[in-house]
Amino acid sequence: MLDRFAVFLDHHTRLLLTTHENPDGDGVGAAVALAAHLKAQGRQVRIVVTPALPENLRFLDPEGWIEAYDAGGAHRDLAAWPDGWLLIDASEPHRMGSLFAAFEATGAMRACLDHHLKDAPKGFDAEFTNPSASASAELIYDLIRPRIGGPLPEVMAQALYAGIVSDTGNFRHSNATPKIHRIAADLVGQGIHPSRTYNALYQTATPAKLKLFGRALEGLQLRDDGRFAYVAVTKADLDACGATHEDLDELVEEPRKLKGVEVAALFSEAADGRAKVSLRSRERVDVNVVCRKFGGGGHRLASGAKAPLPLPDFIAQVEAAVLAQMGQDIV
Ligand SMILES: [Mn+2]
Repeated sequence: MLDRFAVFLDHHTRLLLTTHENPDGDGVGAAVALAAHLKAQGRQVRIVVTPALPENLRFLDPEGWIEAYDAGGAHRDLAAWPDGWLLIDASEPHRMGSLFAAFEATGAMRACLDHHLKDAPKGFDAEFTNPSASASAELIYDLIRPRIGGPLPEVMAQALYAGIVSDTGNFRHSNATPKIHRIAADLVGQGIHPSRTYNALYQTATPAKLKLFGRALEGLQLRDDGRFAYVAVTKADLDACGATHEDLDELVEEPRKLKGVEVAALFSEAADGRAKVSLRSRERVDVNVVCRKFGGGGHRLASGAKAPLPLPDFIAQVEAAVLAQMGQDIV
């Protein structure tokens, strides 16, 4: 797969790198590391994200390569620029959000690079996927590392390390494989700081965010002898705390901390008015199956979905589906 990917990269002269909307540490880390590799070869490469690069990921882009997508302005003619368009860390074109229209309009060869467990990608001319990889950053590392003797440039090593940390939940999740630890050891051995990376990625809360967590946890709900635990946040909760939707990030990890919990959920009212759920499974329950029933998806252990329903109705439906799935998966 990586040989095919290398050929794809070699055969295009203007490469546009994008990731899913609301970019995360893995999508951004993998894109920056790949861009650094290509730029070092004198290649033309751009990274465009939507809606913007999150504040806590700015340290991954010290050269200011990443462009925030501006459909009506600077990027009006973006579709015409590349001859190769690579979507990183997703394998469904719609996950590009507002970039999707330009993706549809481009005459470039369209490809995706991803590690998520999904059906065969549709809507691409080429796909480079490996569901056994822990992160997109792992795939980029595997591509780059054999081609560079000696230490990696710092921007590359930092970006790859942050991607790995992001997608393994700081080496807590079941995808924290021996291989990903060996890659991390290589990067730390080259001078990347685990504590500085962790602080930059995660120790970024505002008082509004902590107040929102407190308010949400006050309403903690437990079902099935505590095997299913969830919290719910309404728009009114956000307003009462002066919080934003971005402050919901990581909240689902709180009910997951409970002893005996198998599935944790965060319900919220999304910015588009739809009801939203994020589901996390400790190990045994396949929450991807649950989210697919509502038109969503993700991984077996981490998935999400949205529905045009009032929040209480959506909670009731998802709860029933989670309990049914737990009945199947827990023996
Ligand atoms: Mn990823």
